[in-house]
Amino acid sequence: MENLDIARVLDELGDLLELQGANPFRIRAYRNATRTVEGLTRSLSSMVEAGEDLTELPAIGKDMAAHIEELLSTGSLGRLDEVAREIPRTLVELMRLDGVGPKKARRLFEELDVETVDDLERAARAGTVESLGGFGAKSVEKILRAIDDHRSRQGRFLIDEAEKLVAGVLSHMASAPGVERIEVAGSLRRRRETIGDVDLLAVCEGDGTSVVSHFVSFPGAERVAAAGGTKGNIVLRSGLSIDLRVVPAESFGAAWQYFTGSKEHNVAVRAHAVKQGLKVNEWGVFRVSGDGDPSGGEGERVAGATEQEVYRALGMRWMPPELRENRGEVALALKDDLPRVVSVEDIRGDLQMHSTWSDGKASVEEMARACLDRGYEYFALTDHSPAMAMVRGLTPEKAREQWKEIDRVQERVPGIRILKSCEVDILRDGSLDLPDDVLEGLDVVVVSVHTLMDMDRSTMTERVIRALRHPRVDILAHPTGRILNRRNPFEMDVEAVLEAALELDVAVELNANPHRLDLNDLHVHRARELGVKVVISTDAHSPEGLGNMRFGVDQARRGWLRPDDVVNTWPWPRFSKWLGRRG
Ligand code: DGT
Ligand code: CA
Ligand code: CA
Ligand code: ZN
Repeated sequence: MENLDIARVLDELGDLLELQGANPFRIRAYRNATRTVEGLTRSLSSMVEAGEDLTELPAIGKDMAAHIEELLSTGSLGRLDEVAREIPRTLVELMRLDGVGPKKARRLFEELDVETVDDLERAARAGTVESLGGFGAKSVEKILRAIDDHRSRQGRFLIDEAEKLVAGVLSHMASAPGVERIEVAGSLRRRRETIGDVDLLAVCEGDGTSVVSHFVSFPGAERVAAAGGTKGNIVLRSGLSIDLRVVPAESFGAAWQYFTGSKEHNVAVRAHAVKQGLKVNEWGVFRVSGDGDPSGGEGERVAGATEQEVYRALGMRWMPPELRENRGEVALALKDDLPRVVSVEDIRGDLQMHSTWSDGKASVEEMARACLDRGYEYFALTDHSPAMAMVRGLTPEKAREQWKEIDRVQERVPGIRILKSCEVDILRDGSLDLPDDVLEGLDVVVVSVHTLMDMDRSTMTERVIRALRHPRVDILAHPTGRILNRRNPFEMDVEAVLEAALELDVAVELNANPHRLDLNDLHVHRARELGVKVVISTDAHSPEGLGNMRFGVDQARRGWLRPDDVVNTWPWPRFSKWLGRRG
């Protein structure tokens, strides 16, 4: 079992306990353990094999350690089965729907016998949900919308999850007999925010049968759906499906290009090829003979071994996979006019992170040293403001105390510039959650919405734009509030907000946390078109969280951002000049 599978089981058990109305501390214990397991950089199975004491991990007590060991040795968990005898596991899916939650899910089950999402949809449409106390017509509507969303994202994995799961498969494949090369294709290579299935491509000596059989023998495979001479498919315990195709070396580039997609990009590439009398498929680029090639053969192969030569044969420069979405990239590639997109090495600072002053796990100094280790020139410490009561946000007094600590840490860690900042809540009416005299004392002001996300579109749009009008505001964080696979973006006119950001010279954040990636790629693209400044920030709550920067950069590349479009690629003199733009 992979760490991620273990995390999922613990999380599910936490959900079931919540549905049962168990002691909140027990529930919290499962939540915290889940987070610990998700955040580990080493596999639990290797730790157990090495005889390490799991209870030394944060939030892992004796019970949790026993659960983990049981899962690793038997693949199942007795405690989960016990709880599942009292409450159906399908209710977990229900409670995760927007507008349902544990209490309502439980009532739906007890009072209406609703066990599954399908049951709920039927009951909602039949009007029986509405007749239940506490469910108005509006909340039923919301539930029906949540069911639609649930169906449309079912089975899609967050990119960091897919990446972790596929890493195990790749290391298994490293010992496959005769493999010369193995690469990731498909949406994972294009760095989409969610992944339907993973597409792998291999080149090997001789025929592919032994490579495919090694692939399907992966111990984490729950099911083998296909195994042949050139193609295999496995489904992992988590439900993630992985395709492997074995291709000849002379076709590798063409196959990689083809299976990287997107489908829409490939259609545009093929249409252009046809105009040039060429044919392109997963085997190569071929010159079609003058008379339409009546032999039915492929014609003369002009490219295929590398992607570079495939694109070159079509008159284009090679382009990064993140650009291959048919958003105009083919036409620009033909003119050799593609943007040079930002990369992780361009990043010089991180402008959103939390410390133990609010809900972070590490001290100011630990975060400073971690940023220094990443080679940054500057970073902003953005603990929450008081409206985030659950996380003990910074009151004005606490903010001032924190500044003193920052000054002390700055002396001890002189190699990096620590910016005093705060993630200030945007209140109901668009005013800010800290008084102006505190905002005056900050080097960077980041604002965001965390509450009252149910507002209608125009009210929310006005609320956010009003906040941007405050003369101290520099950055709008996670602008649409979405949590991937969990919570939809709130209703807001993003275009109007981007226009306001442009006019007011406020930057918008691309939050790099793989659960958020907010703004999304299309909005980032639009920001760039308008000329709105973007910052890519991790919103880290620990030193490890700073490592999420690359997911934000990937998304920025999908939105065609050049280094210059991203404020935190700027050297300090230019960045600080921008911070002082209003005098
Ligand atoms: P996913 O798996 O939903 O996250 O997205 P992709 O893009 O990985 O899609 P997938 O796995 O169905 O196919 C992988 C790539 O293979 C896709 O991006 C382009 C290529 N491909 C698959 N089917 C077709 C097709 O019918 N026509 C063309 N032109 N390309 C295809
Ligand atoms: Ca795929
Ligand atoms: Ca696929
Ligand atoms: Zn936030």
